[in-house]
This record gives sequence, C-alpha cells and structure tokens, in this order.
Amino acid sequence: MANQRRARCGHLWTASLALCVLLVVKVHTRPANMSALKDKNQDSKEDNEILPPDHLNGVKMEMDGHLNKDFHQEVFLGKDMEEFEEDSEPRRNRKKLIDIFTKVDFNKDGSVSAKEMQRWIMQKTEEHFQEAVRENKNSFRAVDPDGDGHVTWDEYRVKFLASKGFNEKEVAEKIKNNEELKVDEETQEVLESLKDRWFQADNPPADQLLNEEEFLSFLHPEHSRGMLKYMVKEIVRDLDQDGDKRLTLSEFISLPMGTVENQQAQDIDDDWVRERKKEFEDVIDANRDGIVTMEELEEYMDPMNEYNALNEARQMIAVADENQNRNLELEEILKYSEYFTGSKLMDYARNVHEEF
Ligand SMILES: [Ca+2]
Ligand SMILES: [Ca+2]
Ligand SMILES: [Ca+2]
Ligand SMILES: [Ca+2]
Repeated sequence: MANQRRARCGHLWTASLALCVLLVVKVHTRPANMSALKDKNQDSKEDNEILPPDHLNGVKMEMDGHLNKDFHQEVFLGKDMEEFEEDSEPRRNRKKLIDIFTKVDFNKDGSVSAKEMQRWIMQKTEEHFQEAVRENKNSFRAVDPDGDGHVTWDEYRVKFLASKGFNEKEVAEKIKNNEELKVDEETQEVLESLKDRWFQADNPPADQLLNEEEFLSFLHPEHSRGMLKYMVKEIVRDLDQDGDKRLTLSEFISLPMGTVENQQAQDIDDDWVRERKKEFEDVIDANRDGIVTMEELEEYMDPMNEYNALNEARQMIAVADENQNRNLELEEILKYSEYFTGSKLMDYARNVHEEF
C-alpha cells in the first residue's frame, strides 16, 4: 500500500508535493498499533485478507490514528477509484469525469450544489460498504473452510499464525492440547489486540463464534456502531498521554518517537503537525472547547454521518469554486480534476505549466 501510494505521488504536481511528503512521513512515523504486522504482510494479499485493514475507504481516520489523505477522492469516486489511479488516457478520464459530473448534478441544471454533492458522497460511501461486504465473503470463506458459517477464535488464531509462517497443523494440534505456543513478542502483541477485537465483534448473546456478518464488523469496524466505538477507543488509547480518555490538541499532534533528525525531517513534521492541528480545530472538536472527546471523534469517523458529508461537500466545492457561486460547474471540476480524481487532465496540465 505504502509503495503504491508513493508511486502514485510521482505523477502529481507541485500542489501535491506536501501531500507526497505527508504520505512518505506516514510510512515512517506510524504509531505502534497494527503497523508492525501490516508492514510485514504487505506483499501477500492472501494474508491480508483475513486481517483487519489499517486503511478503511471512506473513513476519515485510519486505524493507526493518521488522517486519511485520500478521503475526499474516495467519497467522490466510490468504487471507480482504481480506474483513475491507473495512468489511463487523459481523454478517457475526461469523459469519465464528465459522466460523473452529470450524475452528481441531480437536478440537471448544469451546476453541483452542496446538497447534490452531499447526496453523492453518501451514495459513494454506500458503494465502499458494499465493496467491503463483497470482499468479506471471500475472507470469511478463507477462515471458515468447512463452511458451517461460524468461526471460533481458535480457528482464526490458527489461520492467522499460519499466515505468519507457522505450521498450520502443528499450531492447531498445540492449541487443541492446550500447549504453550512459542511466538515472538511482536506477534503475541498483535494476537492480543486481534483477540480483543474478535470478542468485540461477537454480537450479544456472545457465543464466542463469529458468523459472516460479525466477521465483517471484525474486519470493517465502520459497519457497526459498536465496533466504531471500539475503534475510537483504541485510537484515543494510542494518542492519550495523561490517561483522561480525551485528547488535547497537543496529544493529537504529538509526533511518534524518533522522527526529527534533520531540517528536512523537521519541515515534514511541521506539515504533518499543521494538517492535524487544522483538522482538530476546524472539524473534530465540534464544540470548540479545545478537547476532543470520544463522542466527538466517533461522530467525526462515522462514514454514515450526513452532517459530515455536507461539510465535506462544502469543502470540496470551496477548493474548485473559481467563480465563487458556491456551486461547481463542469469547467471547475475539470480544471481541478487532480484534486477530485488524483489524475490530471492533459489540457489543464498545459495551462498549469504556463502559469509558472
Ligand atoms: Ca444541480
Ligand atoms: Ca488526554
Ligand atoms: Ca470538544
Ligand atoms: Ca462555481
């Protein structure tokens, strides 16, 4: 994932330089949590299939507490995201973007209002949900090979350890006989965090088995209110320094250890901090009292929150609204194609070039 992102950065323009820098920082300065595990498994899709992803499409914050930099593109493109990620022909991208514009413009008056964009964002968020449900079917099949529709923690644990290179039969045998498993500290830590999450995902009445639906909320906490709360709790726990279960600005922007080494790193950190400060003050701390509570963070992260969608819609419009009519016209969206889709259109590339 990180490599892909960095590769994609290569195509972007100066305006996105800061973004690139941030993404690179992201790779190097991830707080502990699930990151160790993820980095190891990056090359193997099969392993990742049964593990909760760190990044959730259409959710504003990642599981490791980082801001989701691709959020606005994700909620603008929905399941068509990947089409734009490829270096496909600008003419084709232009046509696709025009198609999208026509659909977002619900009342067909040639311009997109905040309400229309909000409606669109909700629709695209739903697409990401459906995508996760589809993927979950495969993941569930992988952990429930006998197909009885239920998976125990022990069964999952065996699959997980097998994906980490342990001998599946041996591990299964040991677990059955209640023998001690020799796993390294890091794997043990991950196991414990997975176990907590596993039992959270087990809906009452708890039977210690996960069915497909519960497994979905294990992998994708954004699909259930209870799991969303759990995810918020985990994030706060990772960032909270004085243990009052709320976040001050300084807790929210404090850097993970060992990042500042030279001026270049310092500048990168400054951007990272600036971005988070802005998000904290302008968006997450809804009542502006300087403290982010779990409730505020939960509201912020809830992908089905219509108020957030409207806010996002307004922000998206503001970025490209050159004629200042609080609506988006087709020319505006084409001109800011890179912002909306992550890919530039040829004609406008030339214009941008002339400006420099
Ligand atoms: Ca319209
Ligand atoms: Ca605190
Ligand atoms: Ca607050
Ligand atoms: Ca406009």
